Amino acid sequence: MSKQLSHWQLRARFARGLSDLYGREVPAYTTLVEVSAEVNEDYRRNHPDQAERLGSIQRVTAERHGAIRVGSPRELAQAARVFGAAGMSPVGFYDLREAKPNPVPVVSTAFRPIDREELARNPFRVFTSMLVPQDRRFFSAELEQRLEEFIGARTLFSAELLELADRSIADAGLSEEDAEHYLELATGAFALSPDPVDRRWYATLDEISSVAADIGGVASTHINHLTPRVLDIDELYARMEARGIAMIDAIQGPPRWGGPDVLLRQTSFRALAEPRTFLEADGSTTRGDLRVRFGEVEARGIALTVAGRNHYDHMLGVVDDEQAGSGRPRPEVALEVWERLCPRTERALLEQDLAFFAILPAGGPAGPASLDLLELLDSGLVRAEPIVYEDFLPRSAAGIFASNLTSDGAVDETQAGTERNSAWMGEQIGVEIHDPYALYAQERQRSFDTTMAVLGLDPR
Ligand code: OOG
Ligand code: NI
Repeated sequence: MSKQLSHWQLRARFARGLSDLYGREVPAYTTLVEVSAEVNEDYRRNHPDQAERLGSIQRVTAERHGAIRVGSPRELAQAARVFGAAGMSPVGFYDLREAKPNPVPVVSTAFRPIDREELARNPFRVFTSMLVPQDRRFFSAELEQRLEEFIGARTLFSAELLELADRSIADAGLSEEDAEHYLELATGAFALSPDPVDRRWYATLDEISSVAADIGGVASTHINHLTPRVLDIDELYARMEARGIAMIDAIQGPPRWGGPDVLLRQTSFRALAEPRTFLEADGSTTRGDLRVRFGEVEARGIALTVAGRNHYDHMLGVVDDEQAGSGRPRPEVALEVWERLCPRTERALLEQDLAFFAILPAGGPAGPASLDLLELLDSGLVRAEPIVYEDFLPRSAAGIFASNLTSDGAVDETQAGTERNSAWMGEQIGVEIHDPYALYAQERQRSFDTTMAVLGLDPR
């Protein structure tokens, strides 16, 4: 019998295969990966005790997230099978239709591993967005019908790929031969198609939303960007600009400041013009280009609890208010607000239950066997290590979408939206959408229970 590849091995190879593909398709991505590796190496040299607190250097070096966009629940359900084959489950529900100032007619989730060990082996995640043609704020009934016909008639994932995916899900992996086949088909499903783009159809959708055109204006899907992780995103930004690569104006997410790094900071380089063939109204074909794909990079911080996230959102609002009309650059205002309102230490975040930490044995002298976490920490018996944020931020996601739009879009706010939520999405694809907060809380609890057992303390 040929060797079996497990889910994580498939996932690691899948991430690498897509990275190779995207590097061939978008050469600036390769530069981004190179510069990221240099920044990470320098960071590790200069901060040896900090560098691996939020993931081993092996993990961070291989770490990528991608983004894809599909057109219907049927296509999303198929994507769930393709990713499920590599141990990636849907986590979180993001409604980008509500994003300000640039609403996008999609709802999204992220496919990623959910267990600590699996994340440590390879955390590959794919932010996956689905068009909502039923939403009248964006699409007329006529356009909804044309979109559904167009999307219903195409095949993003071949029957062969889906069959291999199902086998991997059922058998917890694939034989070497099947694995190669699966990876070739799965990677190929996300390559940019050379097929001609119907100029008029694409333009009709582009007027409403460039994202709608990117999803429903072409007969295939493609990886929209692929994102390496860096340990110092400010340094990366400076080095990319120094190499002459135009970055978007800002780093999205929390500002750079003197306290703990939380959640996620992201930035990207602008979408590049890629040559495409167009089918014209008279039946002729022409050459042209489309700007849809780009490169993004991110730095990850500590996962926040619901309370922590509410505080984060509150601080965002304060930054918005104080910046409005002030003429001051956002990073400067944000820094001031954070210095004023954000707890300055990990210990404070833990005490106020604003962030997630794993509790590990610290080897300290056995003191009085208190079961109070803060007393245990003070006694040196246990230590708290931050749990890394594995998910996305809707506002940054909207910013990323907006950074490569070619049209301003048209939204009719007088129309009512169509109700969509996590439970609806889960039902459509037949797989539960995991709640990210529940996953972090579970990890915290598990680490605490294990440590108590190791120390011979009974939490009950
Ligand atoms: C997805 C944008 C979201 C992120 O990192 O927040 C995203 C897209 O452009 O399709 O990838
Ligand atoms: Ni992204």
